[in-house]
Amino acid sequence: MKPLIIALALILAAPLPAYAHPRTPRDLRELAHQQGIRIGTAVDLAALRGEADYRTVLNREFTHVTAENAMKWESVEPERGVFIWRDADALVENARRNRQRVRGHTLVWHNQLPAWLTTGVAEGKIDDRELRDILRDHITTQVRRYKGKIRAWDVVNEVVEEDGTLRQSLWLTHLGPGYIADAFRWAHRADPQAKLFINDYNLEWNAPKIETTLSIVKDLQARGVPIHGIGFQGHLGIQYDYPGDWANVMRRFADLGLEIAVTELDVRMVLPVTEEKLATQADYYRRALTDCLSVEACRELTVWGFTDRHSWVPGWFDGEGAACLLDENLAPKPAYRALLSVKRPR
Ligand code: 9MR
Repeated sequence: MKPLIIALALILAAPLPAYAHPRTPRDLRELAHQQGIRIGTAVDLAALRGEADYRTVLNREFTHVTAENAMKWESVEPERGVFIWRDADALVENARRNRQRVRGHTLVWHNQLPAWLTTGVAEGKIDDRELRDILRDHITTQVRRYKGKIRAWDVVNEVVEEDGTLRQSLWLTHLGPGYIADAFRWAHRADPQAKLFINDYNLEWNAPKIETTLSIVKDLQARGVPIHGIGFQGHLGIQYDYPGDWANVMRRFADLGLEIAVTELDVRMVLPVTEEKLATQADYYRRALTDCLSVEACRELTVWGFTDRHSWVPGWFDGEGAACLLDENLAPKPAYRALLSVKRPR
């Protein structure tokens, strides 16, 4: 071969830096590959089973998945000692078949606890020592079951209140603040390879929450507790300003050596939908991805549902909705196209 041809072949074979990719990706999966991050979604298990069009889009577009509800305590152990893994297993198996990684959500939370547990504690049938054992067994059983199959776990979810105090959950009031370190240690023992995250909402902008969460992380690290990542849920609404300092907040956690993930992004609006609102929403999604890409440690952006057909928003916020990337018929909204056009900031 002539030297010129060899040189040309070498140039063409060399991988392009992410920002130099010449064409707009055709879908989110290609965007994820081009940018070197994982793009995920929360999955509704009933929809995954029952709706072929939902399944097609899920498996085509996403490289990462989180169970929206199927791995929560009330789902996996509705009665004491009775485990129902059907939905969680189905999600993990679907992910394997479609080359998707999985985020486990969530091991310790104050919501969606089974009634046997909350009433048992309230009625004094479960004392604090037993409660601690129950929590340890829950974490150990669940993490072990998916050992090697779940890349990252949201170990503790929403442990800080808006004013920066620790949340007065059943866990804090009965076990004291040490339950957080215990949870990470137990999870690590059950799967030493899994990345262990602390996850919360309003962490994009709320200063007291940010400061307390930073000190929780520093304290865990100082005591040698295995913590690897911070999850920013990212439940945004266009009626509020975009959290303009978000990338800086991400950097503060990255400076502690943590991996960053946007774990539950959605952008709701007051209905009815208008073109103008959709454009604003698209801009919020674009900025969220841009913020993530501007921080080297941010390696995952997960949306909390990808279609307005299945979204928690209308059920929780009166008169609000349309928070997702695709509409109810799975047609891409401007927000979807906005994500595809994002380039990594230099
Ligand atoms: O999307 C979930 C919804 O279907 C449940 O009814 C709700 C119950 O609390 O939880 C929703 O998911 C939450 C997630 O697990 C943690 N962060 C906030 C999410 C939205 O409420």
